[in-house]
Amino acid sequence: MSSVVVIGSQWGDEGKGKIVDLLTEYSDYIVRFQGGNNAGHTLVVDGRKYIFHIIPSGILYENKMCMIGNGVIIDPEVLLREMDQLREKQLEVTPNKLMISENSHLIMPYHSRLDQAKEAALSDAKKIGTTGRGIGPCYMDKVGRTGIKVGDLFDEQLFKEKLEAALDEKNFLLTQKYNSEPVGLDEIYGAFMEYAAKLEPFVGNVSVVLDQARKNGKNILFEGAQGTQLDIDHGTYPFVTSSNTIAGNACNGSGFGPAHIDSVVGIMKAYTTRVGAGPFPTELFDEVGNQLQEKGHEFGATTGRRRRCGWLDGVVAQDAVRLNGLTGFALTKLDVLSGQKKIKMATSYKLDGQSVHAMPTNIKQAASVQPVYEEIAGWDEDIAGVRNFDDLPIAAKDYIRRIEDFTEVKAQIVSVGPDRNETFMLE
Ligand code: 2SA
Ligand code: GDP
Ligand code: MG
Repeated sequence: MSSVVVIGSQWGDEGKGKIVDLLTEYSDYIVRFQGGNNAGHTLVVDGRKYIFHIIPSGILYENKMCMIGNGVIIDPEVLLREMDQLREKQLEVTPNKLMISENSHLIMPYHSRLDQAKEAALSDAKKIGTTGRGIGPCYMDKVGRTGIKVGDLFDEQLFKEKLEAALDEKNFLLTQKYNSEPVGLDEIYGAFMEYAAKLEPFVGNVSVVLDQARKNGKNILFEGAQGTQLDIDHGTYPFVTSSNTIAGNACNGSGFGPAHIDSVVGIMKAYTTRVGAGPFPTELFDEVGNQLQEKGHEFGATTGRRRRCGWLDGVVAQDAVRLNGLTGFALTKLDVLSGQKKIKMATSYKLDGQSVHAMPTNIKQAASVQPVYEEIAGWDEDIAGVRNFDDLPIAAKDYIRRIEDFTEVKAQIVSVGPDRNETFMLE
């Protein structure tokens, strides 16, 4: 039996959905523990594409339990829509396949309105480039102790009291600060009572169920969203999301004891992408950057925004190893590098003539570091059909081995295409 945490090692979109889907075969429970429907996790199975925003990526399998932990924030309208979309594809989502924590906080209609209004009011230099899904405002209410939890939906009196109190403040902000329309209580109340009726059979105590599963020897897989450099504490603040994205939060965000975690797999793209604003030391503004963007189809899986692209950043990789305690990594999108004559990896940064070996915590410094690159030979072959390490071109093997040497962590999985089967295991 094992408990494995999967997290993003960079700025998200490393291919977590694909790898979680793959590892689900060996798991009984799949648990989301942070973020909300800002996430976009893509799976391709037998040529059919699915994008999940809130439901764990294990949902495509029979007899697996998907859990949405207390650390996740839920927009019930989006969750119910995602469930309906699965039903349209003949995949029934029933309470014996999905459980939602009663302690998860609700993303309310005013959260997304405030998220978008706040972004619109910022100067270009200050914009975060959020997904506009209400993530920041919802987590602000949670930490400010005024949030509304999923469990509150089933106590109509309590829900109404909390909603009234929230609207008092939110409508003041919307109308007075952002010169926008207020949101109406009756409208929200009515819609949320309908959501409540639909969601009630799925709601329970995720922590208690996971603990029992562990005692029964079940395998538990934790599915991170976004990536290490977007972590609210350890990322490139303020250009981050509003939750802890690192592995430690798998425990906080689900109510699972840290001593029971066995391994942590970091998903790492063979190059780097970032969507939204903020420092990105290895970003490329040249033809190579465009090639990676086009060949890797690098568009946001939630918003459709074009992702910024650059070389692999070893400093970011080492940060991920340290912050998450990585026991292994999955290297994804290696196929996208085929055809590059030379491949580069940043091994340190230069800042005012000094060598830097971790992302600076000062945002101005993070934005002004210069990457120091190591050059590695590229390869021409299309590797999408490769299914074991030995069949890779020598240069691709060398690249993987160099990343392992540099990070002192082994590659356990290599992904060479979006489909579930375009993957192989190492070791
Ligand atoms: P937010 O909405 O408050 O979490 O935005 C804050 C920052 O976090 C970034 N962020 C993401 N970065 C990569 N991928 C994410 N999911 C989507 C995807 C993104 C999309 O899978 O492609 O479709 O645009 C994600 N979610 C949040 C965000 O860009 C801000 O920089
Ligand atoms: P996540 O948020 O980490 O789950 O990643 P996204 O789904 O947002 O973005 C990853 C994208 O890369 C998706 O479109 C995947 O289908 C695709 N993908 C995943 N692994 C590979 C791979 O090895 N090669 C290629 N070419 N595409 C991949
Ligand atoms: Mg994504």
